[in-house]
Amino acid sequence: MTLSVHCLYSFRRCPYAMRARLGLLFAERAVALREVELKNKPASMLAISPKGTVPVLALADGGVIEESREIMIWALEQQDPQGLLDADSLGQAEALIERNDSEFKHWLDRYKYADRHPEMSQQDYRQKGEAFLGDLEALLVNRPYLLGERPTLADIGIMPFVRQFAHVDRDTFYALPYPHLQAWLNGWLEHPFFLQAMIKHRPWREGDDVVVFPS
Ligand SMILES: N[C@@H](CCC(=O)N[C@@H](CS)C(=O)NCC(=O)O)C(=O)O
Repeated sequence: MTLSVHCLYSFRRCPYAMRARLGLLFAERAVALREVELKNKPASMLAISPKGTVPVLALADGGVIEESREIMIWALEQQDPQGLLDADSLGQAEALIERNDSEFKHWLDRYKYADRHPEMSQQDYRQKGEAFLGDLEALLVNRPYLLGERPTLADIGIMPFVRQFAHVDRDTFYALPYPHLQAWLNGWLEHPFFLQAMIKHRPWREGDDVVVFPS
């Protein structure tokens, strides 16, 4: 079936879906939002993306984008009024996101669910993750965003994961020696686009009215 609008299968608390929603917000692209329950994924989503992860963007022309990085880039390639795909920093942004998605995410999952990974202590996992945080801190010492004076793909691609790391234990995170990173995260947590990205929606059911995002 060909949809008349692009449709994003999303999950509010998923950091990958957050970055996709942020990409759409910065691109000022509206889609139909379908909030997914991970334990009860819609058949229409699994039919187009059997790997079963969110986010998935079902394009109006029948195309499917099932990786969050590609959804951000697709949206910003349509329209990028704030210049997030800045050509001079794009390679660096993609390299940082790659490191986030491989190394940092690996340690973040273990830090968050240390009880499921008894090989090392939670503190060890936190310290492993901090290698990436320390590098982000160094990037932010002289500038407000990771790669310069304005937000780029790197900021919106990485921010949801730093947020998740911080939320494992906020007191510990804010006691760590990363003042610029903490200020950067706080700025993003209050950013109007982030607040909009985090608005709660009821899980989508076949036949529901369209939820336009951003509304
Ligand atoms: N590489 C994917 C990863 C997406 C991903 O792993 N999403 C998680 C939620 S945060 C998921 O859908 N997991 C499937 C599940 O829990 O059933 C992307 O960047 O979009």
